[in-house]
Formats: sequence, structure tokens, C-alpha cells
Amino acid sequence: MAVRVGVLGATGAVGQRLIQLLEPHPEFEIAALTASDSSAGKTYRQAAKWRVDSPIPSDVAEMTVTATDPDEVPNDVDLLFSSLPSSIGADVEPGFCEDGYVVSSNSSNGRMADDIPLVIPEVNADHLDLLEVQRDERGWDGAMVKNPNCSTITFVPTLAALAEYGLEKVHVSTLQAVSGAGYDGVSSMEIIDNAIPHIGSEEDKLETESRKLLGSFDGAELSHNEMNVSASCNRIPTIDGHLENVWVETEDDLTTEEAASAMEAYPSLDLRSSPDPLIHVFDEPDRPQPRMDRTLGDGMAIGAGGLQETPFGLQYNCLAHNTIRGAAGASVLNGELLLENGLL
Ligand code: 11C
Repeated sequence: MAVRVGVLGATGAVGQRLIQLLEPHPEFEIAALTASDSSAGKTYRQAAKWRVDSPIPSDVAEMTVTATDPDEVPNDVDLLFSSLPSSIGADVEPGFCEDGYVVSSNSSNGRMADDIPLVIPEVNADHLDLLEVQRDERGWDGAMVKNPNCSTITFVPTLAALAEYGLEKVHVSTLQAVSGAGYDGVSSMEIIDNAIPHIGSEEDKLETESRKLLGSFDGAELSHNEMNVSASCNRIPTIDGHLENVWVETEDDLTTEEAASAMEAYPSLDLRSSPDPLIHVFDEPDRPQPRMDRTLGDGMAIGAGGLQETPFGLQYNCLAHNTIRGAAGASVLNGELLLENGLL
């Protein structure tokens, strides 16, 4: 029988992607949708300005949206996917966990907390064991797992593939699509003919989240990876797909051939939303490109290319679909991992 799930923040950009990915899903059945108080009581069709690239699923269109409040969500819902803005998530997500719900959250609040697993299943599924620490420390009946920022998800799997060479220094420069800024970003035509070299706290997120993801958990404590990471983040006028330029200095020598083989061989998982292969390596010098490659693996795979050896280490580009692999799909995948691990 499918697990009953809810979507917190169901009308936003990532909320809509979540509904697209969950309807249908063989393991999850949508049973609750929440949004702001102004949407409460409306049908989903009335409340959402639907903008993703497939029609509103008919089962969802006539569901009634409720306020984002634990008292409004049925008790037999076991898993909540949260795409709430981070300030709202910080306020309300802990209340859901206290009330016994398991939350798979894309919201950036709490990602760096010591007892909250920040997980990309193919990279650090073992960090889910932190949930025992979380239960002891917070006394929640439910639980919270987070996925990282979309730009972090794009480059960290490629680093994980190279980790056996000893990661020392990483420089990453991003070219991020406007959908990362939510619907205001998509509808803002101000960015056409422009590139904006600063995106809020994005650089800090890439630097800190990557070290947490590639850190190790000894059963009691998580040690963050000690590699040095420097990020610069830029917004460009593409709709979907974050492209990133990466330079990696490793302890051991690393040729482009070895790097390409390690990325191609990097294992996927036997979860429904985990693509196989996880990383596609391109030989063409002008790939990956957002418009051509963001839908690799139904939007869940990562493209890499342009590998070359430089005085600053191995250089390459990588790309992922920011609202699928980088956000909604990442949360769904974490939900599948929780289910696989008997945590629902
Ligand atoms: C952007 N990556 O492109 C951001 C959006 O930490 O989940 C996602 C923010 C986050 O603007």
C-alpha cells in the first residue's frame, strides 16, 4: 500500500514540481496539500498558478488546500515533503516533527544543524543514521531530513566520484537559471541581456553544505570534510538548469581519463528516482548545456564535460536540472531512501 504523503508549500515553484513528480508515484500517494493562509479552503486548481510543463494532475486539482499547520494535516499522513520558504520552514517544520510527521525538506533552514541529516542518497545515505542522534536530542516523534541547495547538488556528486584521489581544494563558479529564484525569478525579464554576479547566501551554502555532505559520521558525531571550497555564484538568463565550472586539486595525481572513468562508474542506487547512470560524461567541448542536457535521466542525472588538466588542478563543467534534481526530485529521492530504510 502506498505511503500517504503531504506537500507543504504546495503552490510554489518547487511545490508544483513535487506534485508533478509524485502524481503518480508507486510508493507515495498525495493526501494533503498546504500553503499560505490566503490559499486555505481553496481547491488546488484555484490556489495554484500552475506553471510546470504538464497539466495539473486531475486527482490533485480538486483537493482542498489547508493552512500549513500540523492540526490541519491528517494524522495518517506519514511523510511530508516541504518546499516552504526558509523563514517559514524554520518556524513551522519543527512543529510537524514534534507531532510525529517525518519531513523531507528542501527548505534551507537547519541544513547545517549537527543533528539534521543533509543527504544526497547516492553520496551519503549513511548520514541518515544521524536521525538517532536527532531523536535523542530533540525528543521528536517524527524526524527531519534535508536535501542541499540545487547548486550544491550539481557539483557534489562529481566530487564524491573523485574523493578517492583526496580532495584538497575546490573552486566552483556557477551559472544559475532564473527558476532557482522561484516564480518571481522566472517572470522577471530584467535578467535578459544580463548576468548577475551575486545570489544572496548562495556562495556560503555551496562552501558549507559540500563539506557536510562529504563528511563522515562515526555513529555519534559528523565530521565535515576538510577540503577548502571557494564558490562564486552568478545568475544567467536560462529558465532551468544550473551549469557550474569546477577546479579540483587532489592529493594524488589525477588525469582527465581517470576522472572521466571515476565519474562514469560512480554508482547509482536502486531507488525509483535515482538515475542510472548518475553522471553522464561528455566528450564534446560544448557540452553539457542547459537546454540540451537538463533532462538527462528525467531531470535527475548530472552532466559533466570539458575535463582538462590545468595548473589549478582538474577543470570540468557540470550541470543538473535545478528544480528537479536540485530541489523537488531531491526531496522525493530522500523520501524513497527513508522508506527503503524502514523509517516511515
Ligand atoms: C537559486 N539555488 O538558484 C538557489 C535556490 O538553498 O534551496 C535554492 C535555495 C536553497 O537561487
